[in-house]
Amino acid sequence: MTKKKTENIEPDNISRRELLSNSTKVAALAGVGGLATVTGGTMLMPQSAQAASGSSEVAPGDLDDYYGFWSSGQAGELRILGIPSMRELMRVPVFNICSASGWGITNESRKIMTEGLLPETKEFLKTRGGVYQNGDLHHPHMSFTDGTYDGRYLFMNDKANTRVARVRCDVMKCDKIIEIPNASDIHGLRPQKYPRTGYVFANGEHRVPLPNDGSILDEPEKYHAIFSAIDGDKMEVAWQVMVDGNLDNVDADYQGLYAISSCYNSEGAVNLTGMTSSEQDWAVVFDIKAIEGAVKSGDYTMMKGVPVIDGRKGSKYTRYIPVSNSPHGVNTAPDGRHVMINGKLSPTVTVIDVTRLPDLFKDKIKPRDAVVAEPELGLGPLHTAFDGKGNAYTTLFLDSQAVKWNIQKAIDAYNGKNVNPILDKLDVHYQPGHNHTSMGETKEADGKWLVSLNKFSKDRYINVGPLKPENEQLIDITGDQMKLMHDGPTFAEPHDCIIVRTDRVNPDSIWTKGDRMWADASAQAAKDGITLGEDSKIIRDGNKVRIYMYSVAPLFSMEKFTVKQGDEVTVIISNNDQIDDLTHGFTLANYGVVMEVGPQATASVTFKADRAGVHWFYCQWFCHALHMEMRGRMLVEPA
Ligand code: CUK
Ligand code: CUA
Repeated sequence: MTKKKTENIEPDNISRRELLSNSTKVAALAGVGGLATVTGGTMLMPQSAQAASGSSEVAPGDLDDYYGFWSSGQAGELRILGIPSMRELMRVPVFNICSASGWGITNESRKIMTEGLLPETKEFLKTRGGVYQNGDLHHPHMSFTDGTYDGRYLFMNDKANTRVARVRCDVMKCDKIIEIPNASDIHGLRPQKYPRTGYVFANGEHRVPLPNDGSILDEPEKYHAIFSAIDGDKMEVAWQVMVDGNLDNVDADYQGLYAISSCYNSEGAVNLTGMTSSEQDWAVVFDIKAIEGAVKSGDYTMMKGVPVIDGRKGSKYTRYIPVSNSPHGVNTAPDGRHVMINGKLSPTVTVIDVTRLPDLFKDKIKPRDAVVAEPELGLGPLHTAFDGKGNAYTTLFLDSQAVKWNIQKAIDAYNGKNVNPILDKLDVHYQPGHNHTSMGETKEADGKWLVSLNKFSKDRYINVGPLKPENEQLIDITGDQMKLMHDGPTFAEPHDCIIVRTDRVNPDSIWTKGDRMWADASAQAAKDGITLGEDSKIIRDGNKVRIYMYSVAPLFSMEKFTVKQGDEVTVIISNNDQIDDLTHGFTLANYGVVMEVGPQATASVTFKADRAGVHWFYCQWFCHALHMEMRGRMLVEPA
């Protein structure tokens, strides 16, 4: 594989632009099995038969085979892509404020963003707009039943503000966000695979003094990292485990017995020199049944309402398997047996065999005896994906490569056989972090597609200024060798993704009347004697005013309403349209107010009417030929 930039055609005297200006004819010809074609006397030769075969191309109007659920890092939202087209289909605001949908502005979203916060955080946010304005979403993962995706929920972490969120897959909206007490900065997150999710495991990455009340700074022995098991149905922390070192990534087994986290800083240091001074760190194994037993028997300390089990080195609830310094990704293979601990600073991946863990907990074997392979793959191994055929694909951050290797061969080599587990290497552009294969973290891994999430795009695109997009590449893994199919530029910063067969996810096309998303508005309407979607009314309750209206394209049911300066105004709008893809909005000019109102949905927003005068409101979601005319006036009478 060369590092040459991909051009679709040769020779160089035909530019891409010229080709595209001739486009349909030439592209159609080039698309037919990579035949050389002649246009205007010039020979056009597709650079690779694979690229020309168009097998990752999804033609206009055709549908993708997979949903890709993407994180967005510091952008704080979830994104939905189609695979293999790599088309971005939707953005789902979660930890961020969204100017299009009003996430963070509407009453419904603000309730979700605040109800799961700790009391001290609510207090802290009082002078900061009431909700966090940012988040850092790294790891989106779907709920499982019996080792594969069940299409109920997506769970994701916020590294910035120590939160975990859930997205409902029926409407693709966030319905719960909780702050994790005692921990600091949630990083690694994975749902339990078996028997079902169940628990969502979440690593508190940074160690903080416990209690973190400002009385402790330079006593590193009082700093602790916290592992959390969240009940994914209730979205409550079920229990936590205090560990040694810093937790990074985590995965669950396919038996429902263990979770395994990578753990760095065994030194217990608080600066870089200290954290990387030792040659060795750990994979920490959590014995789920034993920990549940400890919760039942009372072998814990209650901290901020959560039972916290002592799982530091020597505890019967955990085992610390030595691995090389600063391991990163943790990935359980679809064979249900092997868990990969990616070396990061070491060129190796350490393979743990979960069938040896019961003996490890009985102290019949030593921690390192749970290791069955440790292939040396290249520089900077960060994350590993699987094809379900016994092969693994690891990202090499420093080498800017994907490496394909065989798990059994790696085990044979570890046992002294003279075999090379490495099957193929492919250049990616550039510096990959996570990767993921189609259905790759389930027992139904199908070996079709690999996505490499690259941190840098450098020269792959036209220059857009000092801040460049990142680059996600689609790789065909059906053959012996990996084939690069597609470059996908992207804004900050997809850390991780999953690729889910479309038959596993079946979202609704319109909302169901009375959905719990707006339960508060429904309850208030009932108290006010209002039928949502039918009544168009102003309810005055002291200086609180509630405006109930509905929308039917291209009209709001109220052309104008009047309030008094200083009133606390709540606007509640129900969208009566029942047609697929007919979303309305409500934007109140010069009030910083916006909301999305989906078909059959109700949304509400509350603001103080402190600016006197006439203020137009309008629908910001294109809905009708007369969409621009969909508007009305709010009169605020001066006090
Ligand atoms: S990750 Cu979050 S800092 Cu490899 Cu999932 Cu790097
Ligand atoms: Cu309603 Cu645009």
